[in-house]
Amino acid sequence: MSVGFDVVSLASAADREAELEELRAGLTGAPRELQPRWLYDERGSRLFDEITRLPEYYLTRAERSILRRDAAEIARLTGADTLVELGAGTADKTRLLLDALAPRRFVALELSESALARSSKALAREYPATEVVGVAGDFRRHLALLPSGGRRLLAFLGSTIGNLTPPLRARFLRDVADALAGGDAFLLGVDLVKEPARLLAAYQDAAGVTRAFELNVLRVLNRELGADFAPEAFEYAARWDPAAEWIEMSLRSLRDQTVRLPALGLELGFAAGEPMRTEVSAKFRITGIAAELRAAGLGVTRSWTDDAGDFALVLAERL
Ligand code: AVI
Repeated sequence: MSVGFDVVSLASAADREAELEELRAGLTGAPRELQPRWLYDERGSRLFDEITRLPEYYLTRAERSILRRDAAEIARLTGADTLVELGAGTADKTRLLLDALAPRRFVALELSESALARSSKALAREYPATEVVGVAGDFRRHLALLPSGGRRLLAFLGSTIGNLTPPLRARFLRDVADALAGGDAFLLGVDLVKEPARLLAAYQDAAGVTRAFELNVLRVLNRELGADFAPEAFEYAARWDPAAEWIEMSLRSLRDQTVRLPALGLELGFAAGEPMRTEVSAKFRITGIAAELRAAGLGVTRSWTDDAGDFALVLAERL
């Protein structure tokens, strides 16, 4: 029997205001920075999908290999009848969890309503016994508004948590803890600390897809906010920060220039060589992420790594 699918939107005018305020603060700060959310328009999402298939970008393959091996055990340990996936998942990883859990309901939370409508329709067709609900929203703002009921497994895969700076990460994990009811579980994918050369290669691929993905953010700001960034006047750079244990990605101005953002009433002067941080991608140690989870009120029940020890899935519940 087919129970179909539904797509709802949680985005409000207040959220948009908050996003723009955060953008303004980031662009006018020193050093300048953006929130990764601006990277994911249609083209950005397509480029990120391409990144996940690059030979240097081991993260997606490593996580998928854990799910192939251990999804059945995750299903047994959690007994979940509802899967809630936070953030854009690549469909094949979602399917591994859906196959193992055979849930009554699948809830997907992601920013793009059009991408959600496409993926929800496809999944509803493939999993006719599962009710599919697409929720257009932001995992940083809307966890408390997700559908409740059933025994839920909240999954946040792909090491997307690494794109949050430590204060935002702590707040996100507290929101997750608040959103979990007794019996619910949280499955978190984290990329592990390893040799800097391999990490850097994953963010400086030979084909230049990551470069195109990061530069695309300027086109997004031009289109959505009427800015006049000249993408050819910026270059992409990635570096490993050993103290923070993250890869820092930025766009550096190739010359002295002024950029206008009429929607924010801003005129920004960039000096030649000045960086604007587009993303951080933190790398984790199991003991470190367990401590962060604990500080948020979450206890680790199990963790798994792939055979090479590159990536981990951590299962947690409310303490
Ligand atoms: C989505 N996120 C986990 C990616 C990462 O690896 O930090 C984003 C990315 N940016 C450039 N390459 C991949």
